[in-house]
Amino acid sequence: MKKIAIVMGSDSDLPVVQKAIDTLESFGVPYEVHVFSAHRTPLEAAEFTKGARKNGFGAIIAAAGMAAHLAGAIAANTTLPVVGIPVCGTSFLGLDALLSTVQMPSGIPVATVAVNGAANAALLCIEMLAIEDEALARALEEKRAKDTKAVLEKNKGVEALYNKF
Ligand code: RP5
Repeated sequence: MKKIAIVMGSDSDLPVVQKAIDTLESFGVPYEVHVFSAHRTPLEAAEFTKGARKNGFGAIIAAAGMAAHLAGAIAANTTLPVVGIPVCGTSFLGLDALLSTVQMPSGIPVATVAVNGAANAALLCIEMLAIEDEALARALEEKRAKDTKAVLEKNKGVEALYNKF
């Protein structure tokens, strides 16, 4: 199976990125985690990204906050799919990072998830791997069924509490 690379701009992004790590773990998908910054360590970020396909990666998750150009800078150096996670920083509730990540010009795509949407970033990568992997596709179906059941249970609780008339 291809590996997923998780790259974050700073180790201060780790609390957000952890959900992506946990999600990949729960599906048994192999991954690596790195701190590479588009502006603090641009050479290392580019070197890692240029070698990613030949090093067995199938997609790259890039998480960054503030002027979050990391995902775009990563996407510039690979034709692997890149999923961007805008991280909520101390100002603007993550809107700054969201716009920096999502507003890519034509030709260099970044699939951007919600602000701090690390679990969905991992799920999107797993869905990409599942195109060619039936066991992974089944595991995704099972997770959906489990999530649906959990919501229906919650609905039962809420309905029992409030619907008396
Ligand atoms: C970005 O700047 C990082 O992705 C992080 O979200 C933000 C702040 O980084 P630190 O100053 O906490 O290292 O590059």
